[in-house]
Amino acid sequence: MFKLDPLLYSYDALEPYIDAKTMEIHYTKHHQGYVDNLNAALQSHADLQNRTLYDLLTHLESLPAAVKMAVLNQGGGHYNHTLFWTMMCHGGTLLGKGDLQAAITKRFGSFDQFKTQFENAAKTRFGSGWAWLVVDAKTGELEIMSTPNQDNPISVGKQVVLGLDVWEHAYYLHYQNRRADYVAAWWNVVNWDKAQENYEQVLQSI
Ligand code: MN3
Repeated sequence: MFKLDPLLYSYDALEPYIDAKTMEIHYTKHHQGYVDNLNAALQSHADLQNRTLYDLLTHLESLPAAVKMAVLNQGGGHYNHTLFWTMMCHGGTLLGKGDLQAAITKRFGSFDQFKTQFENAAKTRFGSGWAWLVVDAKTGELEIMSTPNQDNPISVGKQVVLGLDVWEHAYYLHYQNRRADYVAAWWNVVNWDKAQENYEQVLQSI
């Protein structure tokens, strides 16, 4: 059965950019809900319970119709949030001098241009979804994309470096309708060490 990973920081660790109440509800209610719903959907599919979430999400087409949507939505929710918590940290970290910084600058012209494009992806995703910095598994190129609902880039051949939850549940208590303010503030809590680590892992895997 799938389980919620422990959160590596306290609910108030990302204040004032992400408030403690939002973190607590997001983690204990929303994320836990995805885990519970995924387990419920897989209850009568013992064969699927033994597969990793990554494996399930990259082989959606092979799943029985009865569980496919649950894996996409609930499994995707579990997968995305598990990544999301690790991509943030208290105080944030600066982007180091490593390969990721060089690759971002090369791909997007400058770090500021990357941020602008990423913010646009986050702000223009209609309804609920995510903004992502990914690597295309075929070309090895960095790309910015967004996905609706809990869809994940791995289901369409992309590997995740960084992701931002833009569901209203991620920001509404503190920012209400001001998604753009939340997106801009989020840079203060990005864990670039983790993003760099993700990028290196992705490059090794393709
Ligand atoms: Mn969320």
